[in-house]
Amino acid sequence: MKLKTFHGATMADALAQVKREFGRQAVILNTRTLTRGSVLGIGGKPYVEITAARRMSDLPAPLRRGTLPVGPRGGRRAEGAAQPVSGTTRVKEYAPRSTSSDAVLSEVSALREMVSELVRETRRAQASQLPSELYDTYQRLVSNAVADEAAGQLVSEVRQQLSAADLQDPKVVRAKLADLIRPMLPVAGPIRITTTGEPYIVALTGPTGVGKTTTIAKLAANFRLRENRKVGLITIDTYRIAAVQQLQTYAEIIDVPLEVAASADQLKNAVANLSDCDVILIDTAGRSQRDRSRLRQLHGFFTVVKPHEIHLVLSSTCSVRVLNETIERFREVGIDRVIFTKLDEALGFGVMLGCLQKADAKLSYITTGQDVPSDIAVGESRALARLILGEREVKQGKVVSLP
Ligand SMILES: Nc1nc2c(ncn2[C@@H]2O[C@H](COP(=O)(O)OP(=O)(O)OP(=O)(O)O)[C@@H](O)[C@H]2O)c(=O)[nH]1
Ligand SMILES: [Mg+2]
Repeated sequence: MKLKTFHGATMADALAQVKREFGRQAVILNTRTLTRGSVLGIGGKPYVEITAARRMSDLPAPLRRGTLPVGPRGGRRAEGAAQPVSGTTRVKEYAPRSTSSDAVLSEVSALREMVSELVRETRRAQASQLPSELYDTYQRLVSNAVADEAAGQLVSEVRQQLSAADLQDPKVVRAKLADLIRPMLPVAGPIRITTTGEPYIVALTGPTGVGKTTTIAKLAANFRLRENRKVGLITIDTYRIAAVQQLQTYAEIIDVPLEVAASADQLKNAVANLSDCDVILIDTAGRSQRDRSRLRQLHGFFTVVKPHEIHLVLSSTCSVRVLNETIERFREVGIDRVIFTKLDEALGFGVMLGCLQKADAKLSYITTGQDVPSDIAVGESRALARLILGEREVKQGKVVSLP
């Protein structure tokens, strides 16, 4: 970031010099008429001083406020040109100094401002290519955490596929967007117990704290109480005593057996002990997506006892980056289905877009609160598309239409 100070013979000359040197994007920060060499304000030579930068984005935020571009419509240029002042011309160049940690911090914060301004400008530039009738749609997608690029692609698809008349109708635009979003959210339906004479085994994996154990309890309660199925639970999360206790408590309330397995062999035995169950749900310890050795260990368990389905549990409160990284790492454990949890706490539902493609798996369930067993639903593309379009919200554990 460089700022330049000009001393010009006349304001008009100095401004012309600014324009020549900095180009049409130049921004005037300040103009001053001063006098050098006067004695008690008498005599001396007047001169002008102009502080300028090449473009607005070169400036830290505090300086950006109150500046005017030097263009054909630049107000200061006209004002300056009307004040011929004679004197000398001097060009001084300086860069902000970082002499203390405060200065470094303020530069970092200025840089951060510049980067966010750049992002805003890119968005504005992308949006400015949109016809005005699609601008609001684009904004709504972006504010619902749909990535800029995906939002841009969706909106340009809509533009290509609809007639000019249809583009004017927000209802038609929303319906078209929903049509485009739905296939991006392929769903698998609920867990279907397809085995006979042996348990159908389903394991839930995922990072720490995303809601695996709570979701297992919800599923177990629904299988047991609504479908009258024989359910068995196994936890291989033996790293924390509290984790076993947590599932034990649920098992007692729902009245289903629980087995604890600390090794792959114990897991095999646990499955054998529950062989009369219709379905076995396996809870796993939260694994940081960065903890490769523990992920390999988890994979080892599943090579000894191969679940019929592995559901990767992802929290919809996470950023796209974290979700992508999680999917990438859990791929080696195996992903057959995805469960999105905590939709009641999500800041934007758009983060879910793209996850299923990346995981190459379909969505099974969404969870919408802490209540067991009520706050779970089978994933449904239409409802999710509506959430992403901001036409629905999650209220009291349910996906509901907006009033
Ligand atoms: N708001 C909200 N909270 C949830 C949801 N599902 C689970 N939780 C809460 O998230 C917290 C963690 O849930 P757990 O089920 O223990 O998560 P976990 O993935 O088993 O955690 P670890 O075993 O530590 O990896 C608890 O406070 C749950 O009540 C949900 O859908 N919405
Ligand atoms: Mg748990």
